[in-house]
Amino acid sequence: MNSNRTVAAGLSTIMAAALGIGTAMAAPLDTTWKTATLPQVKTLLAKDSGKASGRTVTYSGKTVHVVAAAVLPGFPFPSFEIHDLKNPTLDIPAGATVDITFINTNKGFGHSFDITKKGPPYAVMPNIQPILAGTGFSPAPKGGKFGYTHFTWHPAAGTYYYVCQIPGHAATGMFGKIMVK
Ligand SMILES: [Cu+2]
Repeated sequence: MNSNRTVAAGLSTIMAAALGIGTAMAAPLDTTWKTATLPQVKTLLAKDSGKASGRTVTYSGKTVHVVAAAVLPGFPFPSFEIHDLKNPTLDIPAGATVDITFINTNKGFGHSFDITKKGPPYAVMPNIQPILAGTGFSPAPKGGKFGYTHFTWHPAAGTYYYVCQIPGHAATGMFGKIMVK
């Protein structure tokens, strides 16, 4: 993935949003978005391979499957849900191949699931750099169909954050921590 292209696409999408064009088709994205019905979303959510305990989801093995959603019914806007927890810390073994699926279940709103080493606080107009991996902006769900996509990440040991780059979302808490160790 070309991180410069991701950032450029994000900025042009923000400009398009400011002009009222909307976030769905404003810029080319690095990822291809597919659509799922609600039953298919539930099947995707069940593929998360972590174990939840407290505020942390712990993954093990050589390949881990992280399935993140935004924003599931019953959770506050804006937030991510992984393993039915709001913005949990993800504990991932170093050396693992991390297969991430992100589903936008938030009717009428776009979101992104992007990974950075930059921690909070985040500005209302996000200028979060560099983005190391991620989805870029999702289309907004409509007509009972929810957009999802996935990407693979090979992180070095360290502390990372997953963030939503839609203006105002990370600033109001739409982020979580990833510990790779
Ligand atoms: Cu968001």
